[in-house]
Amino acid sequence: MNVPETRLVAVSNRLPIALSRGQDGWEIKPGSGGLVTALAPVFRDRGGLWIGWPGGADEDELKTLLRPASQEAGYELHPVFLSEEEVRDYYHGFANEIIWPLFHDLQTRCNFRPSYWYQYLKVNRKFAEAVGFHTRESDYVWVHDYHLMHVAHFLRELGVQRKRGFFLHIPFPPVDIFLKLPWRTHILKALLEYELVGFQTLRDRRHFVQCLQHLRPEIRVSGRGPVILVRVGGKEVRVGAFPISIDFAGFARDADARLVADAAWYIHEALPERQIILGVDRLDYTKGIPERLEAYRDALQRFPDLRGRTTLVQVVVPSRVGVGEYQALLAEIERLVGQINGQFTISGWVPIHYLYRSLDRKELLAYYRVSEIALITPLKDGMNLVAKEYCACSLDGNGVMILSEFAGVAAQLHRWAIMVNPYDVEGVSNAIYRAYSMPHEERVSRMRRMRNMVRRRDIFWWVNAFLQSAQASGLHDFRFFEDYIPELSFESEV
Ligand code: ADQ
Repeated sequence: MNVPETRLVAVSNRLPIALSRGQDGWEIKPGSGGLVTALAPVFRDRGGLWIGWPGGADEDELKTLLRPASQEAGYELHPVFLSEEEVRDYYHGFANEIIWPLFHDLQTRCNFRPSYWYQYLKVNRKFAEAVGFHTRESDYVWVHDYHLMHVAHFLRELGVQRKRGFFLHIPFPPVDIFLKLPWRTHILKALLEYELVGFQTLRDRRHFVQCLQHLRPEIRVSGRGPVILVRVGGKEVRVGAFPISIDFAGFARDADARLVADAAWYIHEALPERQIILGVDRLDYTKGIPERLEAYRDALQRFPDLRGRTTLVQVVVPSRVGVGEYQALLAEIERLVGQINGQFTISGWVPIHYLYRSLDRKELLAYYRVSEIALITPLKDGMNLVAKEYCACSLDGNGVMILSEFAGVAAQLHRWAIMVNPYDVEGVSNAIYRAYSMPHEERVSRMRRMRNMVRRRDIFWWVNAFLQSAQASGLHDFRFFEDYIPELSFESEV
C-alpha cells in the first residue's frame, strides 16, 4: 500500500533548532533530544512543515534567521512565540512539573498548580491557531508529545478541519497513577479528538485503554494487534503502538567514517586494556544515573577483577538547567562520582570518566563504537534512542547491552540484552560482571540480532507505520506490521 504524498506537518513544543547568542547576534544550530534525532532525517528526506516554539530570541530577528535555516534543513520551519509567563507555567510548570513526572510514575514530584493548567490550555490554543493559519486541508497534521495533547481539541473549536494524529513520546502511566491528575477526564477527551493516537509500546497503549475504560465506561474497543479501534460518542479513534527508532543506516555509515574511527582509536588508546562501560543520558531524574553509579560502585566492591580492567564513561547532557530539582540531581551525580573515584582510584586507573556536556556527533559515535558495554538503566523511559544508536554504531558487533526493563526499547531488545531492574543495585552490579565476562561469540551473536531488529524497524519504518495506520481504510490493512506482535511478547511478562 502506498501512502499518498500529502504534505507532512509536525507540531511539537520545540522547533528542531537550538538558538544561541553569538558575537554577531543569534545563531542557529540543530536541536538535540530524542524527538529531533528521530524526526529530522524524515523531514530532510520528504520535506514538509514543522511548527514549534523556537526558544528565546527576538521575533523579527528570528524570522529572518529561519528562512535560511529552513532552506538548509530542506523543510519549512514556522515559529510559535511564547511569552515569559507562558514558558514558565505551560512549559516549566504543566509539562515539566506535572505531566513529565506523573507519566514516569513519579507522582511525588508533581506540582498540580491550577494556573499551570490554564496556561497549558492557552498555549495549546495558540498552537492550534498557528496550525489553522499555516496549513491547508490536504495536509497531514502530526502533533507530538505531552505538551500539546489539546491541539486537536482546539482545532475542532476553531472549526479547522485537518487529518490529524498524535504521538506520545513518553510512557503512558497505569490507571492508579493517571487518576491523580486533576484534569484527567479533559486530557482523555482531548486525545480522542485525534483520528489516530500512537504510543511507544503495547504496554502504554494498554494503560491508555484501561484509563478510558475506567473514566469513560461507555467506550467500545475492537480489533487486536498493533492498531485497535476505540468507539466513543459516535466517533472512531485508532489507537496504536509504534516503537520509535533511528536512522539506522545513517548512524552506521557515520560511525564507519574515518574521523569517527580515529576518535574511537584515541579514546581506547587513552584507556588501554580495559572494557569501556558507557552511560549516555540527558540530565534527568528518570534516567537512573545515581542508581547506576551505585551499581558500579557495588560491582567494583564485589568483583575486584573489574578494578583496573573497566572504566565507566558517563556522559551527561545538560538539560533543564534552570530548574532546582535538576541542579540537585547534578550535585548528587557529581558527589557520587567524586566519592567512587576517591574510593577506588589507583595510580594509572580512574574508575569513572564523567563528561557533563553535549557531545558533537563525531565524539558521540566514537564513544558508541568503542564501548564494549552499554549501561542503559532508566527508571522509566518512553523508548530510549541511545540503546538503538549504540546498536547501529557497534560495527564490530562486540558490544553488550545492559538494559532496564522499564525502557520502552526493552519490548524489542529484551531477548538479546541483559535485562535489569534499575532499582536493584546488586542486580545491575551482577549484570555488569556478567557483561564483562561474556564470551566473544555470545556477544557477537546477541549484538547481531539487536542490530537486525533496529535495522528492520528504523525511523522510516516508524513513520510509514504511523502514516499508513492513519490512512488505511480498515484495520485489516496493516501488512507493514508482519511479525510485529511476537517481538513485543515481553510486555505481557512485565
Ligand atoms: P529523550 O528523553 O531526550 O527523548 P532519548 O530517547 O534517550 O531520550 O534520546 C536522547 C537523544 O539525545 C539521543 O538521540 C542521543 O543521541 C542524544 N544525545 C544523548 N547524549 C548526547 C550528547 N552527550 N551529546 C549530544 N547528543 C546526545 C524522549 C523520550 C524517550 C524517547 C524519545 C523519542 O524521553 O523515551 O525515546 O523522546 O521518542
